[in-house]
Amino acid sequence: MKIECIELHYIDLPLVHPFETSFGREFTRPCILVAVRADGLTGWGECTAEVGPWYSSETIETAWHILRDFLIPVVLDLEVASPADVVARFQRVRGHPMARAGLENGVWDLLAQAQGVSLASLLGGRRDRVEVGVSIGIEPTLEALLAWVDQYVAEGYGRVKLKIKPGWDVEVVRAVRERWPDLPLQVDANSAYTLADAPVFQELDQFDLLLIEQPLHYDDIVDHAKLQAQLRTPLCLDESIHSPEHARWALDIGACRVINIKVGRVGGLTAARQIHDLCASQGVPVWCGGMLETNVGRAANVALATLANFALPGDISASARYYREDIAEPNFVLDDGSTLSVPSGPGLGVRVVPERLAAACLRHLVRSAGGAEE
Ligand code: NPQ
Ligand code: MG
Repeated sequence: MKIECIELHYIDLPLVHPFETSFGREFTRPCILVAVRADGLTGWGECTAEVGPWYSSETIETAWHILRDFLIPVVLDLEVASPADVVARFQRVRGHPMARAGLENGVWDLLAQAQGVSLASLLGGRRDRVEVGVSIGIEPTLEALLAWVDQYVAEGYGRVKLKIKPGWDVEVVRAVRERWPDLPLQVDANSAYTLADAPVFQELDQFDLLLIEQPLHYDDIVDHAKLQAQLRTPLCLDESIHSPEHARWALDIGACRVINIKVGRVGGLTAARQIHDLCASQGVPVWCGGMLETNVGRAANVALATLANFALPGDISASARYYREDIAEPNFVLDDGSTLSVPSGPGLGVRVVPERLAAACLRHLVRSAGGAEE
């Protein structure tokens, strides 16, 4: 099919509760939704860049620029039979994985719809439910954090991830562990530590954590390998893994024993599946990370997590964890066994609600094969 039109929607949605990490606190979640149109169908992709370069160096404005000036022009009017056709066109663009992923994933949804299959089955996934957990931000007090853990456990979440930073680590994990001795628990530092903090992680080693996520520098693998050698608990890399090559390098030097795969961070579903396959071939478990996606990005994450080597619960919470009213429907709800159901309809299996999109949209761009229009 020939790609006739691509639209960018810069939207902003309020979060049900502020989300705080070692790099800051967010009250709303702005992102770019990409619509790819052909043959009367519309595929949707979510670009997970944030307003500021905090989690990653990309921002909404850099992604908008790269999409508008370099990515959209090479796929408009393109005949696509497979996502590989788009990936080949993006080969010349270095970096900007979230911008690439937003558009590539829109094409995956479009092609899955055209073939009348779910995105999960187009990817090669076999599950009809995926196991998920919840990521809990840093809270003003330990009491507030414990109350949130209480609530999420009561809602049925079977795995909890705590955000940590210096001064909010060992005592917090100890308190949660004391109250929930058997809860599958993991922590994420978002690069807030250095190797000099190794004693902190040696202390965390006693709490039977599933993993410790990205404790050190956001681009490091060397220091992580040194730290992993001193720990029983598996290290998991997030920020440091930008591509299948980065994953191979990290595994080669023993920088981690688990990888968090985020579709945006690695540049799209094609690269995400390649990392999954590489890890599977080496017996390394992976899990699907989260970027506070709307139901568009959440549906892509759910589809990805149906692949066999997604062996740990993903940061793919139910829609209500983040949004009172999502941009797309139906919502994902938490089912028995801390799972989300995989949509069986064509493509992503969610429908963007036009009125909600219009209400949340801050900026809109349309590019058609025939000509340009802002
Ligand atoms: C992580 N996510 O695993 C990220 C980081 C993160 C669910 O823990 C706005 C946009 C706020 C993206 C906060 C989770 C964010 C964000 C945290 C991503 O490291
Ligand atoms: Mg992380």
